[in-house]
Amino acid sequence: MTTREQIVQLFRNRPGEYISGQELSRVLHISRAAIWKQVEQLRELGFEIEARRACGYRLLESPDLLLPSDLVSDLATLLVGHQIHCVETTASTNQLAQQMVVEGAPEGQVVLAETQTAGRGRMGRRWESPSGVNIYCSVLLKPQIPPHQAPQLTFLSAVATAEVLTELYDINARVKWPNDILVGGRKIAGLLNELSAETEQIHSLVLGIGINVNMTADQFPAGLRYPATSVRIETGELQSRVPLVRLLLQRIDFLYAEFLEQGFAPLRRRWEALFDLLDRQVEVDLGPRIISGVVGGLEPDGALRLFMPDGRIERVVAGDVRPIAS
Ligand code: BT5
Repeated sequence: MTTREQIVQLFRNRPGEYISGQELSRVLHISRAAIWKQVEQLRELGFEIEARRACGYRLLESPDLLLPSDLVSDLATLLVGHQIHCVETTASTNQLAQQMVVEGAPEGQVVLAETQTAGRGRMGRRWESPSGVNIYCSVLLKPQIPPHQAPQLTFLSAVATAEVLTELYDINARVKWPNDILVGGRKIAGLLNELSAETEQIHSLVLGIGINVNMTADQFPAGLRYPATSVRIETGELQSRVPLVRLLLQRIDFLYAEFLEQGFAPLRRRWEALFDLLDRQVEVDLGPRIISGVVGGLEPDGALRLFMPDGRIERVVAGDVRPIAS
């Protein structure tokens, strides 16, 4: 914990109370001038701190910041989030997590940023990452499974995100194959899972999750692939990000343990329950050609199973799936 976080923690433990500069300086082993400097920095971050002669400092208001100490305290997980690294800015949390793998980061390591300067989407696309309003999160896993099973885990972050958004905010978050999260047809979250593996062994799987939380309509640039939305737009209210991150990490942890114990089946069932196109007639744009059929769910490797009119089963590995109006 940084000194700044320790100060916040001390205030939070004694809500509404003044804490003298002398006490802060004694507990934290730094001078009173250094305490004053830290308080100034906290104010710059948006903390409202009253300073009163002969009484000390008192915390009046906290901003919606992602502080590891708030995120970690009483986090009920087996593995995920025992170490959380929060940064103000980075190119991409996925990239930072991959660097941390090289430096020996443990499984379950979480990386969060207030903003990303080169947020990554799939296939070289860009993820818009304005500062302080959304969640940009990467979770590092090192599953001991054959690399060909890794695509199954791409559905883990989608299920966790959609379930948690629905439970916390009572919005109907649905999955779009392979792994977008939509509310009423608008994209609220995007997922980018990046695998590093050899033929026999997975080195790391980074689950990258971007959730639009407090982003407003005017912050979305023109020309996005789908219409976009945020939790704030859907609920009409500003939301605190801390409870969302905590629940998300807990759900990822739970689903990962379930996957390692019971395999893909429970995860597949959960994903299919969040998928609107099951048993529906769809057309799939494969690029060079368009095919149509009835969606039969997920194949064990994460491909979309399509029942074709001639009785064949087609496995769709990549393509744009659209319902056919009936
Ligand atoms: C995705 O790609 O949806 C994956 C996004 C993953 C972002 C997270 S944030 C934490 C972690 N670190 C990273 O660097 N990335 C991950 P894709 O399906 O390719 O969608 C990208 C497209 O969505 C863009 O080309 C835009 O059209 C649109 N888009 C960009 N930013 C958006 C946003 N904030 N909300 C909605 N749509 C967006």
